[in-house]
Amino acid sequence: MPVAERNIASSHPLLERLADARQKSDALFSLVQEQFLYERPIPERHRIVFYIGHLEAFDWNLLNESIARVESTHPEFDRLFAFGIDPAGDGLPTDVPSDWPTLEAVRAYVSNIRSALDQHLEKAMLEKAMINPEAAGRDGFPLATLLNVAVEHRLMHVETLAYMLHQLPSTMKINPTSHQRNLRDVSGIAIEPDTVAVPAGVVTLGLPRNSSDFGSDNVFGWDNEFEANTQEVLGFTIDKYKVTNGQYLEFMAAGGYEKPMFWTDEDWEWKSSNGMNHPAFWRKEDDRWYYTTMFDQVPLPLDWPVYLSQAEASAYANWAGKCLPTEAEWQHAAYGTREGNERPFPWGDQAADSPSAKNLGNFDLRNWDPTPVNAFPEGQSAFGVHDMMGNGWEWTSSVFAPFPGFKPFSFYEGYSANFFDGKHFVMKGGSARTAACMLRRSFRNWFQAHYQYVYAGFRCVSR
Ligand code: AVJ
Ligand code: FE
Repeated sequence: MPVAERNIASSHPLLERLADARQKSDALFSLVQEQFLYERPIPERHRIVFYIGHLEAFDWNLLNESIARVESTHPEFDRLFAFGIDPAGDGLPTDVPSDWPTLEAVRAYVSNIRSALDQHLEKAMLEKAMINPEAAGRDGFPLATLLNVAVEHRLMHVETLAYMLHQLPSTMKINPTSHQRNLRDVSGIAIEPDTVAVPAGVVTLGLPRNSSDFGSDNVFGWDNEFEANTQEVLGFTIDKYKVTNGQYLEFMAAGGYEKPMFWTDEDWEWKSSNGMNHPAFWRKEDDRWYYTTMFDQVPLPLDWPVYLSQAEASAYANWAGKCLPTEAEWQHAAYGTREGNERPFPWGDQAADSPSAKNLGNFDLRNWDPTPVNAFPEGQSAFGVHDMMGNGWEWTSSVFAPFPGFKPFSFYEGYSANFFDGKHFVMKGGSARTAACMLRRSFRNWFQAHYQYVYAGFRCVSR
């Protein structure tokens, strides 16, 4: 069969993953009624249309230099759509819809880039694979690394766009009723909180460079995952489940949002100046609490994890007389064992993308919304901590900072380094919308402490 007639997906596993990721991002944009694609559901972020262009501009800017080195069809869009905005910036964006190109132009850009890249990608993969599977792409990085960057970058946006579309009124989405949940799924029954004692131990964070430690030669990691390092943690007790909406109601009933003593000065100032008195996913109507799901509104499910900012999570922990775990404590509770070795996943060895992994947690884009915090007993860690992978990232108290030996990727210097500013905190685990490939032990996510729209909750520790 001539190369041109074959689907790029059939020629290499990484190209198959790129095609799959494109399908996922296309599916996400197609949830929005076309006339609302210029909306800005989160005030601190770009309008939706930006992200349609961004995913392709990113791939182009990353890959053209390695594989095609052809002239861009649209240098202006390559720049316009190159970078998103971090909500930590001062002031809100003030652009208006007419500042952006038409949908027609953006869609033409997307399809031009896909065909330009695809023409060259298959050939490049075949040629480079024949010479040497590790053959250099850009700056000496294997082409496979660059493709992993493209795939994971797109899948990260598939998740963060879900946060964004979550904030878009469901009347602006296509067929919201077809996704609405059966109200019997929503429980008014609170979970009995419990804690688990975790013994002291040595924790491995990060990935060794050029390692085959995990059974495969090509473990991909982002710049912030290197290098591997160990930390000792003392014994601590940790919540067996993520903190639920039901538990968080108790904090609110105790005046959690009204008493400065639970908040740092900075967080209090932020909360007060924004007039916040409940998590962003909650609504109050006629004195009753409701929860905004992706397509609907349901009576507040008491046994689902509460999603909130790190500032709100810390205030709750202070009220409870506890703390947020450090990144190392979280890692130890998730992957450590009584024997002292560490496992690849909280539940053991089974890969997060294996078919039976659906019994292990709420992840890999199977659901739009959370499940009860005790829904996956088979996914518990060796120490008996539930739900550490999926069903919402977990805030830690650790500032996002480089591991010793950190080197930014030369082709994307700012990916992590722009956020080593003391204002961003590490989140671990994953959400319902996190793709399986990012559920690896070394993956580190981060947001600033006042970002309330992320699918992130927490659990507490006592030391
Ligand atoms: C790793 C999820 C914090 O969305 O800000 C996407 C990922 N960086 N494009 C973000 C990212 C650039 C990043 N997070
Ligand atoms: Fe991006």
